[in-house]
Amino acid sequence: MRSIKNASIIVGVFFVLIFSIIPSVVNSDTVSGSHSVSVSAVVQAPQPPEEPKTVVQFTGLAYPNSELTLLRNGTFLTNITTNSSAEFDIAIEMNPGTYTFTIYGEDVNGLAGPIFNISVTLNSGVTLSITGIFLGPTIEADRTSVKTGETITFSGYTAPNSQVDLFISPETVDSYSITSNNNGLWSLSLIAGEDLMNSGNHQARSNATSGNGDISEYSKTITFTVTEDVEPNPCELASPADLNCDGHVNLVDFSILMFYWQEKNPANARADINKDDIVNIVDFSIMMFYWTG
Ligand SMILES: [Ca+2]
Ligand SMILES: [Ca+2]
Repeated sequence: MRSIKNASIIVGVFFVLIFSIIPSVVNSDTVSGSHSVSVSAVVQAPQPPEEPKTVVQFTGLAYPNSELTLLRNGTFLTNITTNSSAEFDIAIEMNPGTYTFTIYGEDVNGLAGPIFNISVTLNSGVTLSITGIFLGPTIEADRTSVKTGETITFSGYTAPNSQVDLFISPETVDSYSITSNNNGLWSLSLIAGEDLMNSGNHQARSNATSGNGDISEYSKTITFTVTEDVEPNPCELASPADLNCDGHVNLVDFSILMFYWQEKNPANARADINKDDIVNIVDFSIMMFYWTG
């Protein structure tokens, strides 16, 4: 009898479970069984869609480990920091509209590079990505004037391991190429008078080609002058009584003076030391004054 009673209890519990569970399978909404067992499912109300953001993104290359300045319509917007590979990537949320953005920066030596401008229209809810920006290299020369035969060195910063082409005008259309090092530094020395640089005023600027083949904007333009290395005329520096300009006033000069003695407008104009159009005792006395022996 005891085992039969237990069996009837088990069947009863089983029935209750079946009775309770089956409706929950049929209906996923809230259901209640006739006893203590219940199954509920909460359906999340759908979230309202987020207002899409209007974003402008700038990615590109400049100078390693440097700080760039970003302007919007000529007004400061934010700073941008580049990494050791000279890369930058910044996204900014702003109101839709048409803007002119300006980006420029300095290299690690504080030398300012050229300015990059771009005008774009931002549409509502759209992320506008401006990629492939490559600011022009920084550039400076170690001198502004160089004599023929002397060396002038141009240098600056760009993205690391880039080919830098230096353009000298107006004499040349060819460029001089160098590769920037791991720090982005480039440096190129030219010899004035050789390397196609004639005497006169010159301008120099450069651009860079990254390892990926991206070509930068041009650098700023700098100017320098090449001058002829002319031997100074020794007579310009000599004593007025040093008639042969050898640095001495002696018997050689005296003999020249005697050669032109009493001549008017002598062929060797230096013999007329006081420039009164005659070689005479006055010139002789001046010579004595400067006499070095
Ligand atoms: Ca002399
Ligand atoms: Ca004279």
